[in-house]
Amino acid sequence: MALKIWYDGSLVDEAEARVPVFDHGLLYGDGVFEGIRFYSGRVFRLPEHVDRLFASSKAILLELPWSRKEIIEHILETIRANNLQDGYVRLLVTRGVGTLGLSPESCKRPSMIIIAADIRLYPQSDYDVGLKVVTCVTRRPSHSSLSPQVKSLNYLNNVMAKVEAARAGGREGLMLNEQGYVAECTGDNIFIVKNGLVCTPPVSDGGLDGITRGVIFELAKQLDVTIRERTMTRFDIMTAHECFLTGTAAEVIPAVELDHRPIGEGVPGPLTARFIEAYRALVRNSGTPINGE
Ligand code: PXG
Repeated sequence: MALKIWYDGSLVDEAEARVPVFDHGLLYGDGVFEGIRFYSGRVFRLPEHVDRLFASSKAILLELPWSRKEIIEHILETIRANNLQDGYVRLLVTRGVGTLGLSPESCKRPSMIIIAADIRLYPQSDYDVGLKVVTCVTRRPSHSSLSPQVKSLNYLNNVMAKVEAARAGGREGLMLNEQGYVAECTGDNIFIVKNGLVCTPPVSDGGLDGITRGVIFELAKQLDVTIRERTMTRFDIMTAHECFLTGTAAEVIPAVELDHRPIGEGVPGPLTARFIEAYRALVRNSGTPINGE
């Protein structure tokens, strides 16, 4: 069934939802986005996603003409209009229509697009067997470029890294920072388990401050597991006992190989399984209700 897309204040049919060619989101990748999941009629971690949208926008001097409350309401409205209970929201804010030329001065008003759709899930086999990960030559940009914390509409760096990983036989690509330390994967954060201790690189090493990553810190407390932020190298991953990746789309997913070396026994680990189970329980039992309460 054709979707209803929220576009600058109205819900329009998918086929009518067209971006003008002079939108700077298209011309320059000038804009920001969020990817959000909803489960059984509740949107998972909605305020956190909206806060991150505001942070990304602030960093690129894109003033949002909507309040947090309005954005939340528009997201819920879009999900309701599509009669969905489980799925995925892609929210984009572009700089808006302007003239040719880099300067955003010509863009009078940002545009917001909200898509609510079914999610194409990772196959269950990826969770059962675990992912093979390959290190990408493409690095995460440094903090001296556009901050890697900005979830901008220019994802080409990550797209190319993903392609590289796929061509090298990886289901995900490991991205290092310019110093050669582990940052994250192309669309997921990374965690390792060694001797019962869970570690992930600090966000200052170049990974996105993932919402799912944050949930792992909460679940670690709940599972009574120690978790630390540590700068990591590929060696740390290769010699870990377990490894898992986290992201809105993948949720919590085991990684079992790095650059053709098995991680631990080369099978999903027991602590990873506990995190997967705890995460799935949490998404089922929390979130902002789509229809109010
Ligand atoms: N790193 C990067 C580079 C990401 O883009 C994550 C980590 C995980 O963050 P969250 O907050 O999701 O735990 C992301 C998230 C998509 C899509 O449609 C991309 C993401 C999330 C959901 C959908 O490509 N990226």
